Amino acid sequence: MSDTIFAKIVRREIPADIVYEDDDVLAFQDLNPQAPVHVLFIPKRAIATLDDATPADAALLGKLLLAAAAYARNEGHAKDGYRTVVNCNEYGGQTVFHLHVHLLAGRQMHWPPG
Ligand code: DGP
Repeated sequence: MSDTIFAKIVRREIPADIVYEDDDVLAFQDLNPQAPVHVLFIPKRAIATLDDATPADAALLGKLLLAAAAYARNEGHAKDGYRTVVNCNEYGGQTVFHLHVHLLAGRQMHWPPG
């Protein structure tokens, strides 16, 4: 497993604006927000990409999505709606190889996402 900027955030070696944490999940503000709300939900135990996830990771993946949904609900974004995104590898636009769920909210999203 290669080390990434997100692993350094988990270890508190570099700063991040952390908005949620539990035993398995860390969430923090994206450095380059693409919407008024742009939060990243990552597993503390690194998985490089969605393609590297296995059935043993099913509960952890579920926790990431549920943490994102709970955050959106608690922050009042569920009624208007929001988008969750997992980019995978080059064509998916992934740039940090520590699996993460983007939560985007606060504006109208468009489809297809380009
Ligand atoms: P992706 O392209 O799906 O791999 O998204 C990576 C996201 O991570 C991108 O939206 C920008 C964000 N990002 C990159 N480096 C940092 C960092 O050091 N801190 C924070 N908070 N976000 C970062």
